[in-house]
Amino acid sequence: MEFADKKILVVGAGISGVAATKLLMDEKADVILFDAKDTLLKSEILSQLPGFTGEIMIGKELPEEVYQELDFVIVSPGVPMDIPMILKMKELQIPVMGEIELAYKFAKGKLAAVTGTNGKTTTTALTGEIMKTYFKDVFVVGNIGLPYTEYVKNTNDESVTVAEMSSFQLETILEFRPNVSMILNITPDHLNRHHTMDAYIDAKMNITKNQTAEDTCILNYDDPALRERGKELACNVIWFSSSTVLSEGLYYEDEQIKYAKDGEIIIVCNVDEMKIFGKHSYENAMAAIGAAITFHVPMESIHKALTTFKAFEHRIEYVTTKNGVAYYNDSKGTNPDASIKAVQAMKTRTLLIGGGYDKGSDYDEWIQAFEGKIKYLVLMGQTREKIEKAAHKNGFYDTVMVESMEEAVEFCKKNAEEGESVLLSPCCASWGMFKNYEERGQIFKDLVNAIQ
Ligand code: UMA
Repeated sequence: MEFADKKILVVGAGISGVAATKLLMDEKADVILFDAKDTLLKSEILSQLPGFTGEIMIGKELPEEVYQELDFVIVSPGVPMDIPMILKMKELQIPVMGEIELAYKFAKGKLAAVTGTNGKTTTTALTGEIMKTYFKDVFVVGNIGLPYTEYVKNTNDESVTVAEMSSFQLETILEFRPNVSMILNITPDHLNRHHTMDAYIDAKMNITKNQTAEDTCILNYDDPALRERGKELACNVIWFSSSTVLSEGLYYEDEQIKYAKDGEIIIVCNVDEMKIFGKHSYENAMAAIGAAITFHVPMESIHKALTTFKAFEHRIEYVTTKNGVAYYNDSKGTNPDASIKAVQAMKTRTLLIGGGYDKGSDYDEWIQAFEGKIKYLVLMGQTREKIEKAAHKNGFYDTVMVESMEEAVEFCKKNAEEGESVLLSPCCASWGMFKNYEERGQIFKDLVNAIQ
């Protein structure tokens, strides 16, 4: 696709929009960078785009005359595909593609793409680490916080790219075709954007849309939706399971991760050699191993990376112990499934901090997972009333409402007793109160570390 002198609208001036604009500037396109947030400052955006000669537009609506002059549109992941502006573009038959698709047009070398409701950041990073033990140029990009458009021009025929893909990003792909895709699990999330579970599953399954018999998809055998959808795929499938011994594929048995292939069983790793814990971590590891095997990474290299890889910040991360109370930061727990895993990982009685931006989730299963372990549920943000209602409905009444993270930590400090734990696992996105989950987790950690 030729970009020179084309009039291209980039929607969203976040990290994806800025990176896409830079790539398009490099291609000599005529770019309009638009953002609907009217408090944004043009000067701030411009400071990230040295040499930019296009236009920056900020405001709720795109001026009418702009529609007439566009060749195509690049959308940032956070832009819903059913807002009036995008619907109008489609009506006018202006091609609309996501930032990922733009990057893909410049992609070289091998590509592994990871999606799933939970575990995708860890799996992306782990896959990247495994690939780095064997390949010289490895790029880790995507939803992990590193826009694909920013790095894609550094790829070459020998390089490997590992891309974390959210359902938002997968919704707008056209030709994106990874050599290996990984789908870790699919549980309800982002239903405010995708509206139905089927639409959310469809968006996730899009990762396999262009894959052929030359490609491979790594799938979780334990996930009912994936087991069903896996049957319809045109590409090869490698299954993994943390609960069933598979005759072909990767599985967890007797504290070991094993790989069964053509009647042979290879022990890949003892899980006690790894620094990540819990069945969900073994599942992430198996997906990464599946991708590495597909790219012919030797077993010794895989083993080496598996045994040195450390857990992530903001993921059931131990912060510190103050006055005999252990504090854990799971700010990345932004949906029920993730927060259920965090609650399940707690070994002691726990004061749980939750609530945040409303993504249309249902909180019943999260509350049911408390199983007598939660002492108080400390709630903040837009969802706090909704969660309290769900708690009461499920027979849990020890809820406390707070206005801020400061108040939440203060309450926990006063009410936690020696031997108990405090867990931040909001079950909701951070938007509205914080810039992102990293900021929310960092603020929590700073407050906890300041406790006397
Ligand atoms: N905007 C509009 N119009 C809209 C919606 C948004 O103009 O209708 C503007 C906003 O005002 C804002 C900009 O778009 O200025 C933000 O764009 P964005 O939301 O796409 O955010 P980016 O900064 O580009 O970051 C995105 C991903 N964010 C989202 O999907 C919400 C980042 O994932 C990702 O790391 C980054 O691209 C690089 O690929 C974050 C995330 O929260 C971590 N992802 C969700 C998740 O993991 O659950 C999907």
